[in-house]
Amino acid sequence: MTTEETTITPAIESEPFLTVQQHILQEQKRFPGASGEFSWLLSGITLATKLIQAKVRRAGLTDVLGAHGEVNVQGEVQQKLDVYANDMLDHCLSMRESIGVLASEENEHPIIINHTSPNAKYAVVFDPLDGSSNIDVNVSVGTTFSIVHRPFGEGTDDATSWVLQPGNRQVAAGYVIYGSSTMLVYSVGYGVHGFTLDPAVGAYLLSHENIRMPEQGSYYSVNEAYRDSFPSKYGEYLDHLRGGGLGRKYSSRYIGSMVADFHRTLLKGGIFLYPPTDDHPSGKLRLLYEANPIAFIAEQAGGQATTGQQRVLDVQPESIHQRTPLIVGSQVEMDTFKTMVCG
Ligand code: P6P
Repeated sequence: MTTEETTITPAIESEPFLTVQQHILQEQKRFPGASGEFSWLLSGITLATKLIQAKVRRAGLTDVLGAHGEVNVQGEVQQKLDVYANDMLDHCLSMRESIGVLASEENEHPIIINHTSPNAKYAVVFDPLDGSSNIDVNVSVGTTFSIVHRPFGEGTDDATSWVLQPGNRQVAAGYVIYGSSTMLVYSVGYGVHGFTLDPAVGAYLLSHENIRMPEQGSYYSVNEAYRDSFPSKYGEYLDHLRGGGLGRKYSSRYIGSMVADFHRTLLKGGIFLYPPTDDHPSGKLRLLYEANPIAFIAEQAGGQATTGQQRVLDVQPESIHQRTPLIVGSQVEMDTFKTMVCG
């Protein structure tokens, strides 16, 4: 049991509950020979996100709103909470001896921990605070993470090779959504499970066991302001959807925070699209720490995720911050998308 686990108060001892740490230890038994190092690694993520959510929840009361003033590797103005979230994940994960390499949206190069150590087995890639521009207007934001095993063989000494692995090599992935409640959603390859943070005890408690994405939803999610710059087949697909082509009426929902838009798609079904646009011909979202974890969760829950050209999880990354189009959602909407758009 990790030391971060808060003592459970009597108030909930009377009810059956499972903390994320207990769940991880259970899941870990699926991996023969796995020691507690994996659960210790994931507890670094849960601790960091508890620290992040505490700041997010009080953003209007403390001097963490607004821009930090620096511009990150993406050319985006860093929000103060971006920097804080990045620092918390770096601090909490750097202490995990099983982590050899960390890479973050906020850092141009991988943060090398101890990738030459024989104990270092994993690389963790994360976006510390996705959607951070929404914080000032109290819209849900999120943290995304992806975990891969260290590569073996030629040229695996440099830290970058640890993270430039296709999404189908992920051993675990997930996100935390700081919404009306704070919820951790993760998978180690055996289904998707959701844990809601109980602020009264400071523990993530199992609230959504074995999440399955509905076969079909009734929401589509895309920034229609860019519709004229999408490839034409995307517009035809959206018209088909809106015209009742899938046998039901659809509503449009677009929060502008990927984690929140995907979380609704995961629970309610439907489709989320960030297509190629004039401004982002290769898509805006980042492959390693946005599209890959989302695609892993989607497929584990019975959904699909494509770049419009191929399965997201099969893309061989060329650079840490490379971008990709992302189309992710339920079987019915995705099968139709692939027929109409991917050809
Ligand atoms: P647009 C947030 O900045 C983000 O990276 C994702 O969370 C979100 O899905 C997307 O950008 C929104 O981009 O161009 O629609 O404002």
